[in-house]
Amino acid sequence: MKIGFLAMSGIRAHDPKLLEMGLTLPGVVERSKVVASLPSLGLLYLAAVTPPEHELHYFEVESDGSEPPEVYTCDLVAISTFSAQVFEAYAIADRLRRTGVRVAMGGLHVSVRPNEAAEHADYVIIGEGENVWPSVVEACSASPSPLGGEGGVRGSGKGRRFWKAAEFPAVDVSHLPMPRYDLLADRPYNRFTVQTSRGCPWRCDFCASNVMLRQKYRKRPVPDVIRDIQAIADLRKRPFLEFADDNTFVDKEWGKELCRQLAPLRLKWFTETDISVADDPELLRLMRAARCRQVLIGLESPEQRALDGMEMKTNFKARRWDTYMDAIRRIQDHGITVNGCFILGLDGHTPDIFPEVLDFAMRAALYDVQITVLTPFPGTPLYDRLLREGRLLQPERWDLCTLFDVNYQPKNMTVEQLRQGLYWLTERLYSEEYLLRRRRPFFENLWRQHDRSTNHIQQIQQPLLVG
Ligand code: B12
Repeated sequence: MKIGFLAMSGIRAHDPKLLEMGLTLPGVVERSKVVASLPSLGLLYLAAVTPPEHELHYFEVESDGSEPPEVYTCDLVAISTFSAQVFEAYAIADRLRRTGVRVAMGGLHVSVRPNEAAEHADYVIIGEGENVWPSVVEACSASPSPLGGEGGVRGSGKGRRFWKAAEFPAVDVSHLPMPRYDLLADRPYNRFTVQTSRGCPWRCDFCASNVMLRQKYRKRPVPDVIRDIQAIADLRKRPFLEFADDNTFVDKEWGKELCRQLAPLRLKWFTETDISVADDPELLRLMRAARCRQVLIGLESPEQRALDGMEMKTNFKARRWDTYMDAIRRIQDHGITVNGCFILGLDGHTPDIFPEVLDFAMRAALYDVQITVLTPFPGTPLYDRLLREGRLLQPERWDLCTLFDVNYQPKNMTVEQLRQGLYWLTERLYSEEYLLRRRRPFFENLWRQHDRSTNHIQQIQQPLLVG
């Protein structure tokens, strides 16, 4: 069969005022450029486990959200879904199926809303795909074709529709194949994703990443990670790496080994982790030596009340709140920039939160700041709670799951106050003036350290400012 892997990249937001600001504010433009296009790692993993007799192609949707015409020449198309683009994905799936192309859908969204997806896909995969996918391909290949004539590989609509990862052997991350980066050919990605771990030990009520993983936090063997990175480096000159992890440095000793083995590759990278990364000075030194350029950390709120109970296992975030300021300083002192993420509109937030976030970001001299509104993603405890409390404005409007569009009733402010506060903060945080003021201490500190000289500073500025 000819199998297409159709990725839906790019960022999504609907709020018109925010979109308008995004086109002009330096900080937003900069970040959008960086993340605008990343390959779909999930689909590259599926390609890697596809039985070898099939012909594989990787596609990206066009910038207007339409599918490239070549996908219609495929017998089977695999689509990966996030909530924000799931309606676009369903529309593409419907069009494909009308011409007899069979469609398999998986990923975060359909894993928690499989019945909805079954209206649009021949095969709905729930959970991690690696061990299920070969059987889906086999089933598709063997099933008869009402539209396709001879050979029998096109169009069906019959057969087994739901494929649950839980009914197959659990994915063992110590034996993951190498994602098929080679299928990306020379597409113009500015970053490449690699996974070093899956999952996160914490359970934040709003978090949508963990919802379908049935296993605990898992780390990959370091040599396997290096193998994957080497493969990317063989395909692209000096690639910038983004670790598509939920929380990379949970295990500090493993993290140190990862950094030791990364260092000789001399590649720059970015990752997501939690604030405890600052606890270990040796780890920070090794991260710097391994050319870590930025860590993204979910701080969520500059004040403790709103954090209380958010992490449901050990109240991790509320417990660590009073270490935030010092931890950020320690990380940035090592020449690693911090991208501090804040969620606006938590139940503990009043309209005072907007100047508080601004004040915290300036005082902490956060190199980058990400502000998003509380977003009820399907499958999360937050979604269920807001639904129970009658606070979802438009339940099942998955297209609003962008992190920037308000779709719930905040507890201690109005929807309009939340929107206006978001605009107010966006205008300030990402303006040139505030951006320079926030970043100046980072560079001054590097100069003061007199270390690695201007070269190091230029190396940091280059990927972060240019994208
Ligand atoms: C990299 C990334 C991106 C890249 C995605 C590039 C791409 N084309 O895939 C970019 C920067 C474009 C991006 C954009 C957005 N993102 Co994003 N992103 C991530 C991140 C950091 C890693 C995703 C990843 O690579 N995971 C690793 C792979 C291996 O896992 P996976 O994709 O889940 O795939 C596995 C299974 O799901 C399954 N599977 C997946 N697809 C399929 C398909 C089939 C057929 C089968 C069988 C199986 C299968 O098998 C795979 C292997 O096990 C996650 C956080 C996280 N840790 O997950 C957020 C995350 C996915 N993003 C999120 C969000 C909100 C967004 C945006 C809406 C932000 C915005 N406002 O624009 C946009 C949406 C863009 C879009 N087009 O839909 C949310 C999504 C929540 C949700 N329910 O939708 C996450 C979880 C972050 C968060 N915690 O809130 N993102």
